[in-house]
Amino acid sequence: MTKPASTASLQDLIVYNDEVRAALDAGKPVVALESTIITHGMPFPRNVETARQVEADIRAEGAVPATIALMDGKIMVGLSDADLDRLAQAEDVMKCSRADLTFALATGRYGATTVAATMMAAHAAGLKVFATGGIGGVHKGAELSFDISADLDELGRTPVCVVSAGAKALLDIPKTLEVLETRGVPVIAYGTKELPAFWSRSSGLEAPYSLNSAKEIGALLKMRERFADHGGVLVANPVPETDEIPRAEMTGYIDEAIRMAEAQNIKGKEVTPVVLGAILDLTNGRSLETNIALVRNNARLAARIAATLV
Ligand code: PSU
Ligand code: MN
Repeated sequence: MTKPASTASLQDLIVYNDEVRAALDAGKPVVALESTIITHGMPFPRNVETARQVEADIRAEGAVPATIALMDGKIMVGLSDADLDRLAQAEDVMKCSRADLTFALATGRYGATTVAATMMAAHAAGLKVFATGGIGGVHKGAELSFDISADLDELGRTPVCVVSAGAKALLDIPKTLEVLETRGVPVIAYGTKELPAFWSRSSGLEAPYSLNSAKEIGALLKMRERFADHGGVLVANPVPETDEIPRAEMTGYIDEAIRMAEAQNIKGKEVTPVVLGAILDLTNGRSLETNIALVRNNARLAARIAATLV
């Protein structure tokens, strides 16, 4: 047996695109982006349009985007236009969390990375800040199903700052917060005392911590780095007011979408994509517009946080 790989020895598995390579060499800020939101979170062609828009938003803030996916046995860090198109339209892309990442690499299959797998890849690639929509968490009814996203364990172990709009509101948010606390993950609401709930600015829950600037978040990340084996940090950034769907309205759609998924006996990794799809239909596409707005908002904040670390 070979010795277990340290992060450094994974370099032969990583393919940086020219833009990301140049940024890392020059010490410019880089923001990691996931790809499951493209393949399993949004319909074509809005998925690829959004992916490009989010990359442009990061560049407009003076940082460089690194969209992460698995292709031909390699971890792609920064995708070409052609790669992005291929990913957005391919039908057989695996949704890869921690359990799936090495399987996709070893078999050479296409893999879209979730928050968990993107954190692993970002860390291996030397990236510290990652923007997404909403993290996975403890599903409603998890006391029976045991469905708890691997995103939470990853946040507990991998030192990457994840900028989100909170946990997706289809989850059990109080239980998700409890698990994050147990795993030692600081949860920071940005510019508000309340934890945002993805499509809605309000969750009715106070956030564990609140900070009001990218600089303060950067200072927290630098402090975490001084402690060995510290894990990630979760930033919860509320969707802009003009784009939100208020909580009172969202609750009905979420409950109905979960009922639909249960009636179809959807389980495991299918749950999140199926419920998101049902919510898209129930809101006549409005949830997608909100999702796009919040991802863009998170990307801009992530770029500003990354800029404080270089
Ligand atoms: N955020 C979105 N849309 C998504 C996801 C997040 O706006 O599709 C994805 C992320 O990749 C997250 C995953 O890691 O859903 C969670 O899936 P699960 O609950 O199966 O762990
Ligand atoms: Mn799950």
